[in-house]
Amino acid sequence: MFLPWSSGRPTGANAANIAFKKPAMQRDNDYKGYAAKAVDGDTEANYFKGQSCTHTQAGLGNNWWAVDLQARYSISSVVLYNRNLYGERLSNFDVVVLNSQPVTGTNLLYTKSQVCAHQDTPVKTGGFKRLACTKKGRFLAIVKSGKTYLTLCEVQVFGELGEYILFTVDSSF
Ligand SMILES: [Ca+2]
Repeated sequence: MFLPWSSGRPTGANAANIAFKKPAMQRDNDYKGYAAKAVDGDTEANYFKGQSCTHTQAGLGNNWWAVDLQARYSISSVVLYNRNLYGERLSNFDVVVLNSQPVTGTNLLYTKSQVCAHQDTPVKTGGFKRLACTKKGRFLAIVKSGKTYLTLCEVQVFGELGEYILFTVDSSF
């Protein structure tokens, strides 16, 4: 008899946010907007009141934020929460799924085949956007085009464990 390790996990709308409190990183920091603030469970959109949004420097382009899901998942969607000011900054970005640590120096390199979603227009200021993202992988990243700041007040990722560990139940006991 074989049982999937993940049997009994909630599915659909009740599925757990698999990014919650997982290790996060980003290209660089500004205004104390550390990467972990996008996976702290708080969606507060007021940057200074909530102290719960990320903030990169303007940089030279391709600002990125990434989370290590610590296992390979079949990802289904991602929900991004925007700040209630400068909401236009959260636009023109790729959502990327990778199998290995994606960062070399300060650059996050990826190919088109690793992009699960793209958003051109700004996510509503102070609002959120759910994007379908159906790829398997361990790391999920948001990579922004252009030389503007990347701020994320929360990133929720939904999916199921992508590789099941099978074990045998010995019925002789
Ligand atoms: Ca947050």
